[in-house]
Amino acid sequence: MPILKKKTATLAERVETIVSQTQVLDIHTHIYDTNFGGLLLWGIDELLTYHYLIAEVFRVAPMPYDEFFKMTKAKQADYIWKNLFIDRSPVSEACRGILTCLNELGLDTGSRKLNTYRAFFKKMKVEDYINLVFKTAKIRSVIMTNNPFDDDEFPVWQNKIKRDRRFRAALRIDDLLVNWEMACPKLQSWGYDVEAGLGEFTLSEIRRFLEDWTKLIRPAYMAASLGTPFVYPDDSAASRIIENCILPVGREKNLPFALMIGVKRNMNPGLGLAGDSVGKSPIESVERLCADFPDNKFIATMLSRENQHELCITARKFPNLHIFGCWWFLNNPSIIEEMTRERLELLGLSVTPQHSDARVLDQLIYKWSHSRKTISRVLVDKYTDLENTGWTVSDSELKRDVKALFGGAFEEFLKR
Ligand code: HDL
Ligand code: ZN
Repeated sequence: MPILKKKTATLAERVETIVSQTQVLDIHTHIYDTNFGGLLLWGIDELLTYHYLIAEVFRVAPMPYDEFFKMTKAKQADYIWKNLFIDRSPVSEACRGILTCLNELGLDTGSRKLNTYRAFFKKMKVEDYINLVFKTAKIRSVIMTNNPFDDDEFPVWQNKIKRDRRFRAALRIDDLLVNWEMACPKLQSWGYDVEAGLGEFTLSEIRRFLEDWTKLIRPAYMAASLGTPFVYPDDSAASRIIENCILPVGREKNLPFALMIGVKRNMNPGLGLAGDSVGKSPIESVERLCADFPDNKFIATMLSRENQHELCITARKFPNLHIFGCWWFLNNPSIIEEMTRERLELLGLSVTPQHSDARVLDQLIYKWSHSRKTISRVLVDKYTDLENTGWTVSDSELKRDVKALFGGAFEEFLKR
């Protein structure tokens, strides 16, 4: 009886296995630990009414916007399920993602029985479900989006909460920068002696606010979605607050400033969260910040596909810049592939190719399942190119490299 030789796994099989098994640090999400109660969204009706699908359902089954938003969440979900899944095949990334979630949770998408899926989630306890989703998606931890100016979130932080170590915080301060008129009175009500005019004492009080919240939530970074075009420097309140408040606190606390650039807010206000669009933004603003503040760390993601190559080149010029993710409208296999190829070719492994941006807990499953497949395809090519030069890569080196891409390089950047 011939001794069956253990078939050596091909390079592609080794890469695919390691990518599929490596635990991820997801560095930008909108999910919350159980301290935040209803702010944590999960389950089939939340998946179906994710704003990506709301935008898509109005394309095929338009109705007056307020009529739709007046419906209960379950009725909205029924409407979306019928129009995007039953009356036409759910081929879009956001639709397919829901089927990936259901399938990986062991539910039968072939039945197409929405109420069966609802029954599954109805029986689920949130703590158990967080564990199930993290295990299924192979997530070691996530970074939340924590906005002190959010009226639902602010009160949670006023009590002493026992944090879930898997959920790190990020201090989200869009309102300080793009909505100073609203932020100023809020800061006053919280006891910060600020005035609209942004004089020296006001700037010191904004620094105190940032220091207080850094102490309270222990964020991995400070972040802001800066819209488009994001111009720095200019004579706006945003430039003044970035230069005199955010960056000094960033240096003092060794906290990166996450620049999220390219949103055209409320392009269609009737769509609510789904109404934001995208625009190219001048890369010069990112260059200037990195060049003028070498002692600050910046992490950046840009929303326009047209900004990606120049963002990679900017990262090559500035070691204090770490780029991340295929954000929002870029989070589709075709663009993830293109962006991951150019990033590896230009930046090697000193990049974080993906974040989920999950707004609904369950999305961690599909967003990472889909991205792992695309990133794996690119990595197989890259390591094959290496082996074609006679260079060989061991499994432990593959594991080291993939861990770096899935959050390790980001953690190294934070520690620097
Ligand atoms: O500003 C952001 O962090 C964006 O990700 C928005 O939340 C956006 O609505 C979104 O969910 N994109 O995926
Ligand atoms: Zn986001």
